[in-house]
Amino acid sequence: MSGTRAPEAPSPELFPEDFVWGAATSAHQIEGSPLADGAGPSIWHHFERIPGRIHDGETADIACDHYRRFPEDVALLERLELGAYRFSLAWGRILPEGRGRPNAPGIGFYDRLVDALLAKGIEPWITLYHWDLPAALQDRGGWIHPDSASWFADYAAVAFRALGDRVRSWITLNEPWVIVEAGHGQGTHPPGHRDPRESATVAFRLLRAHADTVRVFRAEARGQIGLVVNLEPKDPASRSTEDLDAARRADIAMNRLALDPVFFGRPADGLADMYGEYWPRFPDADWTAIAEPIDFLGVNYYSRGVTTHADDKFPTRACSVEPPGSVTDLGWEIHAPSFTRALTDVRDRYGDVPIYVTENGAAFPDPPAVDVEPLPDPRRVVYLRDHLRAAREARRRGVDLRGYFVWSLLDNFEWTHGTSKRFGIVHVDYATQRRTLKESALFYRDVVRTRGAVLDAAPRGDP
Ligand code: IFM
Repeated sequence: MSGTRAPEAPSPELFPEDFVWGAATSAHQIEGSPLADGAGPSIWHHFERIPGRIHDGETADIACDHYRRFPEDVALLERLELGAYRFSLAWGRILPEGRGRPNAPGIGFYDRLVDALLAKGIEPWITLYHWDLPAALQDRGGWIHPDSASWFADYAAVAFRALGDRVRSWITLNEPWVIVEAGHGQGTHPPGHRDPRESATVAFRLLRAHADTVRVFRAEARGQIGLVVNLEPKDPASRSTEDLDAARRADIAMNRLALDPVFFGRPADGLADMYGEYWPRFPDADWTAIAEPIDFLGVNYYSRGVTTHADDKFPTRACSVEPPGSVTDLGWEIHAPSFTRALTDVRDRYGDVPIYVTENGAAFPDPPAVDVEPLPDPRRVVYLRDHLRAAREARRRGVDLRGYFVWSLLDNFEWTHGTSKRFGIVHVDYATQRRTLKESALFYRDVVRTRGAVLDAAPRGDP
């Protein structure tokens, strides 16, 4: 037989037609005008005013000025041909005191935003809590307070009533582990507490707040609701038993903190031992109540953690070491295979839950002001290409992955780093508030247009 041709490499699967493609932001990171139209201050608003807490003493008082410029930002989403936009509600705009009297002008802002999105055919995905607790509630004790779950569920009910006629997709909490660890364990985020007993209790209260809100949603609204966690697969820094054990503990304390309770109705195995005398005892029935079924899980992925034993770290006795691979501007290792693993690990441990990647992206230095569009950002293009390939690989391995939201639509206020770290696929010049597309934005648009076919071509700037 003649003409023996080398078999063609099978072309990787395209993402399905109904795959959700979006971009994500959060209220405090982009909106600015934190007290406008009767809004109550958040814990971040106060924290930013404590000297030394935020890089260069910045505040988010202006951020991306999205509160006033949202039509321009909706137009960007349309230009990028994205079908969905994930944003969060500032609790204090809706309820300035955190409870009680709703604030019509604050609700009006989100009303207009939702309508503007829908008018362009962009589906709103709302996160109810992305870290900006009303300061009035912190004054009462914040998440540690036994009533915090009902405060949150009541606030959520106001949001469902106001926007639930048009918004189908809801997220209760963004990244409970960060709230627990940074806010109450390390004290680097507000309320700035370093208290082991408090951090364990806050984890429980947050999850109760999540589950109670899911129940309110079932009674009051229609659509889908889920929880967003940030996952970071842990690898041992060496093959020593100590490091292997440290990686296992770090995995439990971070990656299973919320998911074991939500899917199994009990605390993550081993966590109580790690906390020892600081572990608060809650009745089994309270843990069971946390396992209220959700419609989807949101996964935020940025990096893996290369982990070593560290006696002085509570509760894990583990810490991350400098990683072997190249890193982003935040020092986070770029490791796309761990993205696939984060997704397959969830499926293997918790079963076939529908998953959306609710954040993925990278901070790289871009200049403060630009005069070309698109702004070349080759490292971000390569990061996105490799991570979208990794997401596709997870689907190939059977993960029920239904959507992907890039973090972030815009450069924004990166918490304690202020505006010094840029995650946007759209550049923001903070002096003029001018938006400029980066090459990564156009690359992402091409991925969306081709349902991923473009991922197999070398992008411009591929080193
Ligand atoms: O900016 C944050 C976001 O608010 C939560 N997830 C991680 C992002 C990058 O640090």
